[in-house]
Formats: sequence, C-alpha cells, structure tokens
Amino acid sequence: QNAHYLADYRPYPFVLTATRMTFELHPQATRVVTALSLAPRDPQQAEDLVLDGGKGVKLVSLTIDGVAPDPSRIIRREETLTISAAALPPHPFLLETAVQIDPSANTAFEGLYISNGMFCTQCEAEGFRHITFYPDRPDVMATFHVTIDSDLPVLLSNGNPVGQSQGRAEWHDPWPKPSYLFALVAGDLVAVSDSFTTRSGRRVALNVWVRPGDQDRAGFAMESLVKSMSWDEAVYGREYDLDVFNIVAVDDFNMGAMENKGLNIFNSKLVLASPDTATDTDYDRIEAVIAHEYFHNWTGNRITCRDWFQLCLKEGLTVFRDQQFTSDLRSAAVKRIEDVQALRARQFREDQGPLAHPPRPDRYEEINNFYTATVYEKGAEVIGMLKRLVGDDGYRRALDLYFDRHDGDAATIEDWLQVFQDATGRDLTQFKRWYTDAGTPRLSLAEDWQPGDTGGTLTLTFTQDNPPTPGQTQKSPRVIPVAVGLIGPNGDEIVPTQVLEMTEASQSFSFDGLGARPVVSALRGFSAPVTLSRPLDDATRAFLLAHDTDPFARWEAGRDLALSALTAASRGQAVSGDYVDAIGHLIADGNADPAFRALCLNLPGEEEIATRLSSQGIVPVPDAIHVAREALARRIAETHLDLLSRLYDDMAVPGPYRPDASDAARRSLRHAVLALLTRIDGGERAEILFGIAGNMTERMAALTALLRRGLGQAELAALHDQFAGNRLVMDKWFGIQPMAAPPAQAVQIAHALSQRKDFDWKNPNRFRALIGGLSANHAGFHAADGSGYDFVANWLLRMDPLNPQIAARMSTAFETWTRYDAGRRARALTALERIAAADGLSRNTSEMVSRMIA
Ligand code: B3K
Ligand code: ZN
Repeated sequence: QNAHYLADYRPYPFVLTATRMTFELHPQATRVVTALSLAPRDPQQAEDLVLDGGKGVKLVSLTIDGVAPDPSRIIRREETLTISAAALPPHPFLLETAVQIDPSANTAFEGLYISNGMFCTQCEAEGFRHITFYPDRPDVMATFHVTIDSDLPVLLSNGNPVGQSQGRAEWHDPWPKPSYLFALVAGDLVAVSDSFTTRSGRRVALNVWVRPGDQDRAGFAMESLVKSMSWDEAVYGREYDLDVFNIVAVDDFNMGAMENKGLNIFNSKLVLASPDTATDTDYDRIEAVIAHEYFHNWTGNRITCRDWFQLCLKEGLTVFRDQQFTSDLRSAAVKRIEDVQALRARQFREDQGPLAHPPRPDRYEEINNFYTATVYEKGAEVIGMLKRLVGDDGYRRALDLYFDRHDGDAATIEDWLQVFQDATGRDLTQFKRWYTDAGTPRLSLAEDWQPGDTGGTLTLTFTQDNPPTPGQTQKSPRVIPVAVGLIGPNGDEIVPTQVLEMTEASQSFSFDGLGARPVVSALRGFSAPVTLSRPLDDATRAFLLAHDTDPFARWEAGRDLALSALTAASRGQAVSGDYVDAIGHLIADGNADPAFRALCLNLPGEEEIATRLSSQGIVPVPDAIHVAREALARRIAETHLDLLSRLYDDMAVPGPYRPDASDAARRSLRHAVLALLTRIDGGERAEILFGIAGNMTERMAALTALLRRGLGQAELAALHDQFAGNRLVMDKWFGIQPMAAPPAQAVQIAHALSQRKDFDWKNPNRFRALIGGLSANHAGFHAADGSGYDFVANWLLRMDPLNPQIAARMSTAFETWTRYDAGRRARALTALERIAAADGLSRNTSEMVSRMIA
C-alpha cells in the first residue's frame, strides 16, 4: 500500500537546474511563488511531471513558459500535483506556480510554521512539499534564489545575502541542493556574531541568532562552531564554502537540529547554555551537535543521498565525524565508553525487538520513522570498523577519494564502499552485510591453553551467530574485527592490541611461545558492535578491571562484574563480594581519571539490566531489578562509606563554573558518589549541595539523588520558583520528576504533572520531557497493572493528530514489550492495539505500531 522499496529507485524524469522562490509571509496566508527551470531528462520520451505537494498547499496559479495550460491537464491528488506530458514542451521550460499556505495551522512543525511569533522551516525529510509543489526528493538538486517579503526585522535563507531592503531580503545559494536542505527564518531575532577565516582565506561571517534576551547564553554555541570549522579543515581538509554561516535557535522543534545549507536551525536546548541553566551534559551535547550539523556541510550537503534508503550514508558518517571531534577535544577513552553505553541502550535495544532494521533499510512507509539509533549510531560503528580494517591511512585515502569523486552528487552506500575498495584494494563484498543485514551478531569466545616446552599456546575460538530479525531469517557470517590483547598473570601486558579479522561462522587464532597462561582482553575499544559472551569468573573480571591497558575493556570488565551481581540479585540469588571489593580499589585509585572512575561507579541502569537478562533468555521482572539495584548501591555505600565521603569532599570543584572536560570529570565523579551516599545519609549531603549549588549541574545531581529516595519536594519547589520563566529549565523540572520517582509513584506523578497549566504539551521538548521521563523510569513505565502503558498510550493518541512525528517517535517506549511476562505483554498489547485502532491515525504512528504488533 504505502510502502516504498529501495529496489524501485528510478531517476526523476526531469532535470531541475534552478529554483527561484518568493515568500510573502503572513501567519495565516503566506503566498509562495516558485519558478522551476526544468527540462525533460529524455526529450524523446514524454512523461508526466509529478510534483509532491501536501494537503495544505493551495494552488493559486500555474504557468508553463508564462502560459496557463488547459486545467484538464493538471491533476491534483492528495499528495501530488501532476501535469500531463501533453501539456509539456520537449525542451527546457519554466514552470511557475503560486500557492497559499497557512503556517499558523502547522502543528506538525514540518514545512513552514510559527514558533513564538517567528517563522521557521523544517524540511528534512519531506517537509518542503508542505511549502510548495516540488520534486521533493534528495536526488533532485538545484541552485536556489529566495526572496522574502515581510516586515519582520530578520529575514534569513540559505546561501549568501544578495539584497536587503526595507521589508525584503534576497538570498542566493550557488551550491545545488535538494529541497530537504532548504530553510527560511523570519522573526525578531538578535545575533551573537564572530567570524572565521578559512585556510584558503575566505572570511566567513558567523551568527548565532536567538530571541532578544538570550544573547548571553549563545556564546558557547559560537565557540563550538569555530572549533568545528578548524577541526574539519585540520582533520578532513574540508573548508566552508559560503560567505556566511547562520545558526538559529527555535523553541518548537521536532528533533535536535538541522543542517540546512548555510542556515542551521537548532532546538534552543542545543544552543542556549549558561552555568546557571545548563548542565555539563548539556554543554557536551551542544558542542557535539553544533559540530555534527556543521560537518554535514560536506557529508550530507556537498555530497548528499540518492534516496532516503541511503540515509546512513550521511548520518552514520557525520556521527562518526562528530565522535572523532569530541574524542580529540575531550577524552577519547571517556567518549568511547559513553558512545558504547548509548549504543547499547538505544541501538541494541532496537535490534532486540520488533523494530530491528538494517542501517540501510530496503522498505519504509514513513521515512521519518527511520531516523533511528541503527541508522545513526550503528551507521557510525560500521564506519569505525571500516577504518579499523583498512587502517588510518587507508581511511584517509578513501575519504579524500570520496570527496573528490562525489562532490555535488547524490550518492549511495555502494558508491561509499567503492571508494574504499578503489583506495585500498580491499574487497568489501562481505563487509557490505553490515549495511544490509539487521541485528546484533552474538560472538562467543572459547579458550584452549596448551603448555609446551618452548612456551605454551593459547588458541582463541570465536563463533558468531546472527539471530533472525523481522523479515530476515537467514543470515550469513559477517566480517568482524576483534581487537585482542593478552595480559600476563602479574598484570603486565604481554601481547599488545592486535586486530583479528573474523570472516567465518567459527574461526580460531593461536598465540604461541607464551610463558604462562595469560588473561585475554577481548573486543578492546569495542572494535565491533556485537555482544560478546565468554565464560569468565568474577575474579578474572576483577583482574581485568585492575590491569587491562585498554580503557574500554577495563570499564567493560567492571560493567560485567556489576551486571553479574545485579542479574543474580534480581533473581534472588546470593551476590559475591567481588564487585563491591573491586569498586573499592578503583575508588581508592587517585591516579585514575575521575571521569573514568565515575563511569565505573555509576551502576548499570535498570533498562540495561533488563536487556542483559533478556539476552540470556531470562524474563526481566522490573520491580525485582529495581530492588536489586537499590540494594547493591546501598551495599557499596555502606562498605566504602569512609572512602566515598572523602572522595566526595576531595572532588569539590573550586572557583567559578567552567564547562571544560577536567572540571566536568570531577563533578561527574562527585555526583556518582553523591548518588550512592544519598542512599544512606538521609539526603543530608544532597540537600546541602542543592542549597549552595552555583550551577545547574550540581542542582540537578542533588535533586535527582533526592527524588530517587522520595525526598526533594522543597528543592523542586525552589527550582520552580527560581526558574519558572525559563523554558529549558522547566523542561528539566518536568522530566526529572517521573524519571527519578520511586517506581510505585511514577505514573501518578506523571499524571499530576500532565494536569498542570504549564504542561504545554504541544511543545515537543515539554512533551518529550514528561512522556520520555516516565518511559525512562523502567519499573515505573512497566508497572504491572499497565498504568504506565495506558498513560503513555493516551498521550500518544492525543499528540498524533497534531504532531505525528513526535507521537511516532515516542511510541518506541513500547519497543521492548515482547520481552516481559505474560501479564505485562497482554497490557502492552492492549495499549498498542488501542492506538492502532484510532480513527485517522497518522502514517507515522500507524507504521510504528503495526511493526511492533506484527
Ligand atoms: N538531518 C537532521 C535530522 C532530520 C530528521 C527528520 N525527521 C539532523 C541531523 O541528523 O543532523
Ligand atoms: Zn545528522
């Protein structure tokens, strides 16, 4: 019915070279005049001209080379406008349309809409068709000349400014681009400005546009932009290519940010930051997302995607680039661990359930449903593996060739792999399965040790299993780079990291001439996105946590220890003291990076424990997991009370707040300690910290620790009083309460919050805060009586008619429903079926729900 298939790709039958547009902005009746310079791709082969155009686009007039065709030649269907071949000349022609649209009625925030009195657009993936009739597909690329008529003071579009007069601005973008990269902004805005001179001497004006009053919170975004521009020159040799680069902060935005050519539009939460309102995590994300969108200028804009099935071509690569940027600027070890944590929490979770799909899907109904962790984060992991396999030099040569060969193209995954083959001579036929096959491979490792006269031999046998996913039952083995090192019994590394390349279902690798049996450190740096299982006792894990030279593998050993304690406890089994002891050693190790220690000290979340259990074929019981985790946290706090108290005092950061990595690392360790101590100190430390906190990082850490214990009401009230006028802080206020609530109260708290007048649910950030906050409370959302499911389902049904993208996105709260007990499954299914049955359900939500029920 509505499905699109990769196999059906066909070039657009017309060539579009230039697009000229005029916008007469009006909140309810904006008039858009569009002139398209078109030519038939094959003049011998007359074809109908099919333009995309949503329901809200009202055709006012249409001419071809200045003449209105016979009205019978124009066919308006629900989502298209067709001009029949008979009305088209066999040579280049100018198609001119005038349409009227109503931005004030646009609650979906797709196309042209109004946010707080400001006009703005969001066109990726298919929003442009809600602005005008157009071949709205990424392989149709044109230069744009845009005129904006409006009395609003600031009028922006893509490219360079070419005319500015009272009530009118003109912009020209010389780089041919697809419609999804179009943007327009008009409003009462002020800029924080700077400039950047590229290495070939182009002086670029930089502006971060915000609402008046927000200027003092835009400086960090600007600094991040300048760093991104120099990094891309230094590391990838990529320069910026226009005279101006504009960023605009918008309060109503469906996602994080958008890489429109020369005019990036951002969710205000990813631009605005001051010590008083933003946390360390917010600062990190701002820096990373500013970089990500900037990097898209080459990977996404100069080289775009042929069709939306190729989405990971630009997203996977751009995520990979922003990860490299953050590792270079901050700590590479910490960044890698955080990325793996996020990958497991979101992408492995996706892979485990009914929504599993390959990084390059071959079928979709609604493309907005495929901006997923698999396309983004797994897409980036696949590039990391490629780089590991061809080496740093090979990677550099391949990327140079990619930019050289494909600049100006709408490319495919095949093009991408071809440059690696051509630049390095490596055959990537088997590697391509990472793009086309869904699911997380399961890798198991068995060891065999043979002592001998001239030294012993250790044989590692790896076996891979590629479990079935929806629509893909049989899978062939993949290429898996497994980075391995060997550690001697005294803790010294005896074989440094080497990458074993696995290509078969089962494969052995031997190391000989070894003095004594070493301990294997496997999957160092998380060299492939797989789950690794190996029979390892807790003592050996503790040994690796103490001695591994690879920071990821070291952290992983601690993680495994914690998970083994937690999974045992959640099943009512006795818990060994190994983890509690090992963590004691780590806390005492003043030489270890505080950020690393914090990562080890933060216990695995309840969702992560559930995922681990279900990957072992065990049905997770949310309340039991919650109790087990609380008990382990208490036990650590009680066992190491003195050490932890000292560490808490030592890690206080003196002086004014700075968002840099080293101060943030100390805070993260201090707050990990606080979370443990608050379990046994009656909330004393957290209350004091909240009272004297000089920044939002401390405030939120203290508040979270208190709320988890059922305390913190006075602090909540104080935060509200102080920041009621700040949307972004109020989003945190709405989000933290259901998220950190004791599970038994979570739904009730979420419900009470949803009744408040200031629960402005049509704002995506506010909606995500509350609904996402509850979904992130594992035992709360999965309440046995189904109240969490019902609450979320009700809100999805309410949101769907207004903003289908947000409803569909938030429906992923249910993506793990099949792994729970029969009672929960029945209640989740009832909720999903109730959504599926709703009248007029959007294509977005209906696709999500039907995949989840299937
Ligand atoms: N490319 C945009 C995401 C668009 C999402 C459309 N539903 C932001 C990014 O990935 O950089
Ligand atoms: Zn992106």
